Amino acid sequence: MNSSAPVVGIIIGSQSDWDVMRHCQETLEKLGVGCETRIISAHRTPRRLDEYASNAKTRGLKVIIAGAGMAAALPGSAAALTPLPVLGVPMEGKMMGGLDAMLAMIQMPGGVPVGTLGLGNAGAKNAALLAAAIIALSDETVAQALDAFREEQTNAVPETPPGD
Ligand code: RP5
Repeated sequence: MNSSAPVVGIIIGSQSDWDVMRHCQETLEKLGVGCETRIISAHRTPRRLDEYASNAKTRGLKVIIAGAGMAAALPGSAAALTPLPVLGVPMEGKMMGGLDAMLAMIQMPGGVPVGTLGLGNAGAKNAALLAAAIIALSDETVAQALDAFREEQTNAVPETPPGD
């Protein structure tokens, strides 16, 4: 967790998701977006999920990012319990490389949306960037941090490959 008050809540279905989802937290921290991370499983700790998602908005969170694998019910279940935007990051798994988790997150019934990102580290990083973009709509400091991130990213791409 970083020092400023959390506006993004990262929830992960298992400690085993942290190796990927730490990229999400690190990206938010780099942008100066206050965040917190909790291990919450839709299946193993359903009451913890209810408590967290039901109170998220009142606690000042603006966006929830949920990383989960296998049945990957976490983002959809969280979305059912909060009016906040929920972003889902599917974890790569033994079955179908995580495609199962991705499809589970995408196939939400109409009326309860989850914004699903891609698999792996890129998905975790992009979830943070998308959350920051949502926060930036009403936070000029985060908007400027995002602009700086984009500029740095662009400047880091060489025009030609090495040795060319
Ligand atoms: C999901 O089951 C978690 O999000 C994780 O990706 C997957 C496996 O969990 P562990 O058995 O490694 O705890 O709920």
